[in-house]
Amino acid sequence: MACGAWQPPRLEGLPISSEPEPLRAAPAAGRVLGTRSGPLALDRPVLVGILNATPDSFSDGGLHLDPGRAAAAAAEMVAAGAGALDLGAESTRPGARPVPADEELRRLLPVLRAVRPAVRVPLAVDTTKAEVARRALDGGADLVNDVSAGRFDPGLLPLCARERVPVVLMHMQGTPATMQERPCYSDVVAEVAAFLGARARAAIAAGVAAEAIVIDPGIGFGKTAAHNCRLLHRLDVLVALGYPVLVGVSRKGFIGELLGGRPTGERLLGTAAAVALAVARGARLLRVHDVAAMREVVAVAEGVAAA
Ligand code: HH2
Repeated sequence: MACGAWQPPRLEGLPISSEPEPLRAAPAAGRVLGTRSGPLALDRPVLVGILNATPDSFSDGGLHLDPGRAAAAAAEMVAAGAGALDLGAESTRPGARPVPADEELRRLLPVLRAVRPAVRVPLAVDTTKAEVARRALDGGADLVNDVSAGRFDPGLLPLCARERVPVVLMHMQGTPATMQERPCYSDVVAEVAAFLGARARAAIAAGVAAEAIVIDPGIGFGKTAAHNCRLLHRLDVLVALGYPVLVGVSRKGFIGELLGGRPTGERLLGTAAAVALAVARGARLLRVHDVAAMREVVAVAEGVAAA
């Protein structure tokens, strides 16, 4: 794919090679993520319900800023089959500007305080900031979901190591403010695999246990629709790195594009197709808005994949 004048940002100490990582054994059946709320078994795909305490998220912005409403939505998602929830207070939609830590905490903590006693499943905090992650872990969160894979805040991976919590390491080209300007790769699958392998090694070097690492291709984060499709098509390459793979396709722009410009609220069936394909190719965690519908999708996809 032609890259024009765009150059990928140089990331200190991060070799982005066009060669994939050497393949490791596929994840053992019965893999479990240890969390403070108990083990999260990954032998079957887990639905991670999305709860954004933001005014501006691309899909559920403004819906869950109120703690009472957020707690009710959390309980509903768990009753519908969510095995974990992901709480975020900073939108990472294309073009989003960073939110200062105090504002992120002002949105997040009241929602976390309401949601924590309402559900027993593990709660992830979706943040790139060590200070926000620390306060959320103190407030009952169980794992950290970092869309920057520990690059935006050097304190984040050491915090996960100290607190002995699992961490999701996601690939992104650029930053949310700029990432969709001109996404460019010579081989998107190999480059994302090399990045995730390198970030997993950085997490281990910071003291995070290998068993506590989850990787994520970062669907929609500095990628065209073609890049997203290619990554889903070759998800097996990421699965072969040996870490559980989380995929977040829910209602995303590439689905709207593939459907000829569908708005966010009309992407349920497109999301279902992408979730089914991700499960068939080995995704172990599916980050979704529509938990009840995706539970059926996952059950059928899993049945077929396992046959
Ligand atoms: N996608 C979004 C946010 N966080 N985290 C991971 N690990 N993987 C993803 O694909 C991912 C993520 C974006 O979706 P959403 O939270 O619904 O919207 P917004 O960023 O506008 O709040």
